[in-house]
Amino acid sequence: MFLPSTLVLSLAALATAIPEAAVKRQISQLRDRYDFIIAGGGTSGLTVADRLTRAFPKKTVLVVEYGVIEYAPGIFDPPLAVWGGIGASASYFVVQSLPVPDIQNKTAFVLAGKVVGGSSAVNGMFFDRPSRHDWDAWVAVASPEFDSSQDKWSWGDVYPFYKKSVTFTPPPAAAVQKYGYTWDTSVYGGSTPIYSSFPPFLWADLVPIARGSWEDLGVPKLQECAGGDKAGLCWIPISQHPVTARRSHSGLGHYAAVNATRPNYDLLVKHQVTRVVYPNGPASGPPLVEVLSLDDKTLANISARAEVIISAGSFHTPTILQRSGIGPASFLRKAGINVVIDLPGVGSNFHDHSGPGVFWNYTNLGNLSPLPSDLSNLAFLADATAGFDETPARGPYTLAGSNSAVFVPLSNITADYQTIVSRINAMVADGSAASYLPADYRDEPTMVAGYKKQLEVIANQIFANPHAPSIETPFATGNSFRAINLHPLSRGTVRLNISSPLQTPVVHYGTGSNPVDFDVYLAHTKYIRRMIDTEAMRKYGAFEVGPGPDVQTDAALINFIKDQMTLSYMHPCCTSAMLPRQKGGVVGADLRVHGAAGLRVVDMSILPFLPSSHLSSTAYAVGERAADIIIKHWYSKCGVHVP
Ligand SMILES: Cc1cc2nc3c(=O)[nH]c(=O)nc-3n(C[C@H](O)[C@H](O)[C@H](O)COP(=O)(O)OP(=O)(O)OC[C@H]3O[C@@H](n4cnc5c(N)ncnc54)[C@H](O)[C@@H]3O)c2cc1C
Ligand SMILES: *[C@@H]1O[C@H](CO)[C@@H](O)[C@H](O)[C@H]1NC(C)=O
Ligand SMILES: *[C@@H]1O[C@H](CO)[C@@H](O)[C@H](O)[C@H]1NC(C)=O
Ligand SMILES: *[C@@H]1O[C@H](CO)[C@@H](O)[C@H](O)[C@H]1NC(C)=O
Ligand SMILES: *[C@@H]1O[C@H](CO)[C@@H](O)[C@H](O)[C@H]1NC(C)=O
Ligand SMILES: *[C@@H]1O[C@H](CO)[C@@H](O)[C@H](O)[C@H]1NC(C)=O
Ligand SMILES: CC(=O)N[C@H]1CO[C@H](CO)[C@@H](O)[C@@H]1O
Repeated sequence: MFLPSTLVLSLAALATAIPEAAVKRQISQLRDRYDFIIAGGGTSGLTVADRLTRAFPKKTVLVVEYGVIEYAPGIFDPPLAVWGGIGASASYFVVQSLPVPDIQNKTAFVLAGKVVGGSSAVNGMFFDRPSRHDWDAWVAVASPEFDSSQDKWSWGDVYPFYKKSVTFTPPPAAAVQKYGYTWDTSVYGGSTPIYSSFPPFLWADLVPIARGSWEDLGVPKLQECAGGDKAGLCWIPISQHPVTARRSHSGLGHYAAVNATRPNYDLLVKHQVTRVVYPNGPASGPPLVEVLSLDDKTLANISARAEVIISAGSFHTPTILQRSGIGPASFLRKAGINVVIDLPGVGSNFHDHSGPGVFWNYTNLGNLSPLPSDLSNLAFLADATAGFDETPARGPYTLAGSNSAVFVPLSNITADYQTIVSRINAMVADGSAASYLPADYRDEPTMVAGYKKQLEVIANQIFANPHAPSIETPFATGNSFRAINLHPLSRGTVRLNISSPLQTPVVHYGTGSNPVDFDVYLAHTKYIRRMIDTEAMRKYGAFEVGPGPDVQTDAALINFIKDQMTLSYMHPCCTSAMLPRQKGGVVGADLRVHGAAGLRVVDMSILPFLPSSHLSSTAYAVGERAADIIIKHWYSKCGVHVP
């Protein structure tokens, strides 16, 4: 890779500095009114703000963000600190779920970004994309109601926005030579300063062992996995700047990189959007936006001329809507909130990626080096930490979590996949599916209709589809492989804490409540343990430590799965689904909240169900797609020719 030195310098500067001076901290610094107000300066929200301020130089945009600008590598980077050193940081909301009855009453531990850039500023940086079958399945769930909408969301419709949303830089020749990276630049093409690249470090002696084991199991090596087809063994780029090897996130790429030339782009930090208010009812919008200063606790209303866009993420978007009286009427009444729009889907349909791990040890790694276990060696650790702070950064921490994974369809995992498909179709046909929904909405007809349609589509277009992945196993690699269930059927809820409605919501994980999820976890676990007994692993004396040779019956394996279950891979989702109202949806194909004038939702809460991917690439792409819809709407409304 060759970059002119001036570009390297300016990119390096960008990667470390957010212009503090531009940021507003008090309501008194704001203009009287804004054209657009965006609640939440996260991954999707700042993408929209960037595009709107560029498309409409004469219209003003305000982003209201709970957190502050905090590009502090010592706090949420090295990335391992995210998982280890959480207590100390102010950069994330920490959510501890209610006990999960079907998983031994364990509680899920989940983080969400609370900082300019949102979760893209604190995440694991794994930058894969969904499969084309995910998007096409979402369109199927919304069919036929959305078929006539002019806003299209099939894979073919959103793929150009994935391309536009990032800039990919191929790895240097030496790394390609050494590691065997493959890619295909035709799946990229953007020049947006959100960066995707291969990290300068990997556990180079171990990764080939893991890759070899998957190849032994018959998983095909794919040249590129970001073009819609990802059933196979993938190299995954990370959201990292190609020169500095530092994190790239939406606070840098969609605010800091553009602020200097956007006098119409205001960012208010340390303010919580409490609710939106419709003084004359929800048919006359846009609503007022009520914000609370986190410094002096004062409340203020800010008004928008054109639109309000909520982008507070899957946990907090539904809290803003519920506090606004937009949500399940029965719950709102219980909370003493005046019902403005009865929308049972707000904060319902909640789910996350989950799954157990399989563990092994080696008897004979010889002199392979370095190994992840070397991080317990103080000298190695000190060098790794020092390397991370250099510019460009170097060493193990630049890898973030991982840059490899396999994605495997259910039909490759178990010969019984048709039994699983039939079992789902049967629970849809006889109506028993509804009994697995959370108690507080299983009697709600629109939610049940939407859930049955989701199950039907997941069974027939995902689980029965030999090209649609069902499991993901990312690896770096240590001594475990995770069996991530990409398409769980169980659902939970996100509801205000009635006694403390401005605080973190009450989160109910329904993990395992639909019994078919256990059929899937079981199939996945049996499949993964097979890779320990491959030629590639045997060569190094690999032997299974967990479940372990004693655990053979299905019942014993299910106990192991519950014991080892990771309830959250930090992908909370789907709490304001883009589905018809009669299917429990919250927003339409144009992302407008059903029945609410001048109000849209743009973030990961709009997905109908989880994709076979980590979410950040989709948060950016949804932001891009939404901005396109909003810009075209206002161009045509103002009689401006759509470019
Ligand atoms: C620890 C962690 C690891 C992850 N690892 C990966 C990974 O490796 N790869 C990957 O692709 N994805 C990963 N994800 C998921 C991915 O980053 C998120 O799903 C995605 O970024 C969410 O985007 P969003 O726009 O929906 O919300 P966010 O980016 O979370 O943005 C929401 C914003 O709203 C703000 N906000 C919330 N409430 C209010 C309010 N009331 N008023 C004002 N502002 C408010 C928040 O502070 C935040 O800035 C991870 C997430 C986490 C938390
Ligand atoms: C989970 O908690 C509930 C309520 O306290 C209790 O009835 C149930 O027995 C517990 N289940 C397990 C597996 O501990
Ligand atoms: C799944 O199995 C088919 C048929 O054997 C094979 O062609 C394909 O490569 C396999 N895919 C994966 C991801 O294992
Ligand atoms: C915001 O506007 C609503 C409706 O007019 C009003 O009830 C509320 O008191 C206002 N809040 C503030 C802080 O002015
Ligand atoms: C596996 O390795 C870990 C650490 O490397 C060690 O603590 C553990 O005892 C080993 N387990 C077995 C069964 O060898
Ligand atoms: C709700 O808020 C109250 C008061 O802050 C707190 O004591 C309680 O634990 C919260 N409930 C849940 C389920 O988080
Ligand atoms: C228009 C605007 O807000 N510009 C700001 C961008 O950031 C610089 C600091 O780097 C501020 O000085 C500008 O006011």
